[in-house]
Amino acid sequence: MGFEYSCTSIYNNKLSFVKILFKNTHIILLSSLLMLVVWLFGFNDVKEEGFTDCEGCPEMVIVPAGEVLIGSDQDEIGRKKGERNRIKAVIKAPFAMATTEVTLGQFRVFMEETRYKSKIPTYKGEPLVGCNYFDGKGYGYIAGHNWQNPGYPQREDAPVVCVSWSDAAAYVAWLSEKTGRTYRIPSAVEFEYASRAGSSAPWFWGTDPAKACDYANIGDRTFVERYPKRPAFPCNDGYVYTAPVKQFKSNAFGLYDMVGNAWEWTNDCFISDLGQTPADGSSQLGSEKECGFRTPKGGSWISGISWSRAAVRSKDGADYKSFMLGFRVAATLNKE
Ligand SMILES: [Ca+2]
Ligand SMILES: [Ca+2]
Repeated sequence: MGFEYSCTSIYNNKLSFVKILFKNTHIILLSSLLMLVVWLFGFNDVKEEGFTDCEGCPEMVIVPAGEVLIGSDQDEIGRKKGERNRIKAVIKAPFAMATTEVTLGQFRVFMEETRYKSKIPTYKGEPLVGCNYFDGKGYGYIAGHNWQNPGYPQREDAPVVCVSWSDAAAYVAWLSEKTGRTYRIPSAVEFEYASRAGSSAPWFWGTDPAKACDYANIGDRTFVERYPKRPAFPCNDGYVYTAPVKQFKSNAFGLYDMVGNAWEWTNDCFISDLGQTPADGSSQLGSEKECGFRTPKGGSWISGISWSRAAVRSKDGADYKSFMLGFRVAATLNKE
């Protein structure tokens, strides 16, 4: 009985082992198949979260399709006239946007590869040599100032400034040719949509100006030590001029410095009436003459509350260069 029991027991144990192994083999096979499916289909998803097309190319994230009410409420703090006649714009397809402003280092690659010569703007027939600068009392072009020397020290990972809209257009044309992907300057609607990242408040972080220094390099208390009597946010971000990119928290789309640091060119020709803005997210375009002014957005390290909000638009000549004005790139995603 004892022996029989043992033999039966061993037999039953072996049977159980085979059953478990058989059962587990199924599980292992099924798991492997599932992993293969996840890898095959999930791989593209991982790729779609973002990309960098080459060493020295801007890091891109995918901005989802969606809607945005551009402009500001009538009771918004610091509201300007050009933010009235709000329209709802619809971004029908996802697009890519650089996580940061184009840096000095990234722009340097372009300049070294192309030997590009920037156009010198004129004012009343006189050439404006150099780059526009504010010395604390007034603005003016300073000969000898340029993208490599805006009048203050910059690290290679700080946003390039003293670049015109035409320079930005040349950069995206070069980047497109280099990578085979269509890079472009974002439209004003795309910029505002991407900056808001779902927020209808003055800034993507909300309505509190005192929180600005967690999210942006703007005109703060550090800045006021250098430029007294300028309007400033009631906090301390630690930077008088530009900060290296990504020093502050990103917004919900993973974009940095959409408020402050450098002002950023958008592709839109400036129009006074916001209500005339294309509602499909494309750029407001016109003839070269009509496009004499383009539409920077986002404010900069010099901006107080009113000039830093998501809704605000500036107006600058296409060849204007300023020590507070740079750009970032967008890219059109290929349709499936
Ligand atoms: Ca600052
Ligand atoms: Ca910026």
